[in-house]
Amino acid sequence: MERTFAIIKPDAVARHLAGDILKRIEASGLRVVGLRLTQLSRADAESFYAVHKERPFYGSLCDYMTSGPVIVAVLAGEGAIKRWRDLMGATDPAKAAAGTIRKDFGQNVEQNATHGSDAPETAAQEIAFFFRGLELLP
Ligand code: DAT
Ligand code: MG
Repeated sequence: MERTFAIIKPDAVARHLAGDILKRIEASGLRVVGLRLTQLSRADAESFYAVHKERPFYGSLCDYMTSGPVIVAVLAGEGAIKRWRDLMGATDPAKAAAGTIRKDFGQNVEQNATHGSDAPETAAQEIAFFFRGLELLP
């Protein structure tokens, strides 16, 4: 059993796509074990994306991620990290495969609807950044 961390990003929440995205998660068989609506502060966004701080898009990415409410979630299941990345599709919606969330709901490489952890270590860090252990289902 593996856990991964997901964000339904501001553009998707603002366009009322959260229900559609959660529906795809549920239909995939991944189990939602943590879920919350929140809005990132500037410090939250800068810290969460610190790995990208030298990239030219970092400032814009942090602006965008703080621009409105997001839904943060923890998903569990066998191979959850890869399964959630596969459901999302490639970072750039223009390059994402047909039927993926980013293809169907992303607007561009920055406003790409969802976030997903990329490895077990980052999943653990990202989950701990947003959730206390007691907030997660066993
Ligand atoms: P992913 O979200 O698929 O893991 P990433 O970790 O490389 O992709 O980048 C994190 C986020 O940063 C991504 O979801 C959107 C933004 N981003 C990535 N590459 C970008 C680019 N070339 N221009 C603008 N934003 C970008
Ligand atoms: Mg990433």
